[in-house]
Amino acid sequence: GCTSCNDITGASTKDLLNQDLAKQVRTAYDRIEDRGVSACLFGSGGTCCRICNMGPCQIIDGVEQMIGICGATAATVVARNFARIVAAGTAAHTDHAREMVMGFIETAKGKTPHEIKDVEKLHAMAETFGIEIEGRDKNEIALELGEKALAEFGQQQGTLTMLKRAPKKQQEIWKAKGVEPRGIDREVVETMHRTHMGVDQEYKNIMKQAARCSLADGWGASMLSTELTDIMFGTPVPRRALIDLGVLKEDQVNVTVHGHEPLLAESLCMAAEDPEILALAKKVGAKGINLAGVCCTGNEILMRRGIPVAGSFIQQEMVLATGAVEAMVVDVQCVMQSVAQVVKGKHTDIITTNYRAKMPDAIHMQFEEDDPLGSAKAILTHAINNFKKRGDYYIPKDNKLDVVVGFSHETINYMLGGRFRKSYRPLNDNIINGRIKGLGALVGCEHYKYSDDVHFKIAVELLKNNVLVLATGCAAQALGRMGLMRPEAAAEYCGESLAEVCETVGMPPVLHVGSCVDNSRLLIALTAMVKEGGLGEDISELPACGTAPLWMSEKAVAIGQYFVTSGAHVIFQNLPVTGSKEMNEFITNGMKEEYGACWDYEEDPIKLAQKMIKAIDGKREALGINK
Ligand code: NFS
Ligand code: SF4
Repeated sequence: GCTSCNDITGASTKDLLNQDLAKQVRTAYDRIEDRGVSACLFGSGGTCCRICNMGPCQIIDGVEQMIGICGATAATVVARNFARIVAAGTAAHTDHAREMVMGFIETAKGKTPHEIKDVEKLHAMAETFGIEIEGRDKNEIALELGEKALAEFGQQQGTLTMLKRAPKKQQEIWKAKGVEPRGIDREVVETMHRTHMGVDQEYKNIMKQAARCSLADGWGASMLSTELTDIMFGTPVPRRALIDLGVLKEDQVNVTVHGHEPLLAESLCMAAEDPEILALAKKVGAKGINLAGVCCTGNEILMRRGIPVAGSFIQQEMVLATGAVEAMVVDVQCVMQSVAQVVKGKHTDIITTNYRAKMPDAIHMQFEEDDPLGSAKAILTHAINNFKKRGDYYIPKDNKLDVVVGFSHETINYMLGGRFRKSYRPLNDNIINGRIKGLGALVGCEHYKYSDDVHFKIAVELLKNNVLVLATGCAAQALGRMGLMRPEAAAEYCGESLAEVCETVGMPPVLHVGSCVDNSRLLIALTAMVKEGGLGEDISELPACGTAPLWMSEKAVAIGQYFVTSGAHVIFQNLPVTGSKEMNEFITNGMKEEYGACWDYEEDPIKLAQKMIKAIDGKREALGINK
């Protein structure tokens, strides 16, 4: 194990890494230390182009001899690279969403063990999609909804249905700018085409397509995924749960689910309750099966079932270094190739389950969509058979934090509005009267090059200033791990007036809104606030600001881009755009003229939080509510 990581890791990781057992494991922290050299400046600034074979070309802005062989300038190269990041991120959310929609259709046909759970949301979505609900069976409605949703992926003309959920003014802006997505897949394909050698070479035009592509993610793929998953597996409601490495259990078969698409995880949850499977576990001497999540799959089952989270992105190697895990079941996205190496010499199996995502030294057990329960049982049986082979292990037992999670936008509605007055009115009122200064969204990944407490520091600064924090993704898990999702945290960390609001409602000051696709919930929540009235006519007028202060994956940039294009100010720790003055200026300023919001970046957590507060204060000022 490496030494420098001790300074930047959280408590549970530190505890584990100090055990002899874990010292033998090479982790991402070691690899960062070993690399020594700092990242390539061209790559970091976005000016390395390897789009055609005359390159790679390394561009230096303002130096005439240092443009591309083809003549491409820094602005073109940076914009092309940026747009491709957005396209890749959108593609990831899109493929995830497509799987969920297809699972939804199978469920509507009665071909899966799942069922249509949230009929109220089904009806609301049916209405959005113009589907008749009167006198129809829920499965019949769901089937039509599923098919209409699926058609939006391959749609070639027109616009995506859910754009019309946005505030009127937002829709008008998108229309005027010509960035309404036509079909989900089409926007990804067109972005790839336009950034091919010798096509779109005007950076603002490229960025316009990046905006359109990102909307296909936020108001298309991600939103479809969230809503249909909710209908099928239940819309999250507040519940208590546990988070961090200490959720692993000594006397049970530990199965961790890592990845993103909850179809697999939900099936595993069902299979884990099967008497036959439980009997098998007993037979090998285990008290039961302990399912625990990692990354966003973890968030999905945490939100909907209260299944504990063993670790976030940055802890995936740690979860395995405990030696206490019988199997880590993975599907797609954010699974580091190193996990299969961390378990070398241990009894743990890494089980890949999706034909799209295989790994050397892992075993593959395909998740069969037409027999989800059968697949899940086979996987669990395999894990159970590993239990007896468990060798030395160490579970950081004290590292187990209580959290209250499950804040869908419906919950926020209900919670603040009360049982009889379901609405965003009280939230808006509390913002207008200043008890809540505004909303801060803390989302996205974690990053091995930064300290583990970045999210915590930002959140605490926001809370102190009466900014209510909404969190998703691995950022949410980090905040949970640091104790900010306990209701008592309100009194400990919030400014007086925010503490009062949280205590009255009985909610923690940081609300866990879900996985990364569930950032779409934030779009809906922001929209609901606009529609409730008193806070302006579109999202750009709301006292709200978002950050992914430790972004790592391309998906995070797609998310940031759809928020900015939807009018929300967004701050990351850095962006690969600094190699072009024009692109830098456009992203951090120019986009504001087009969409009412722009990007910013800041590495220092406290300064970042202060920038968010300043942005929120600016909106309050403009609304005339900054007393
Ligand atoms: Ni989001 Fe979630 Fe985590 Fe980042 Fe990866 S798991 S989809 S991309 S690392 S937050
Ligand atoms: Fe170089 Fe132009 Fe080819 Fe990019 S597209 S690698 S800038 S020649």
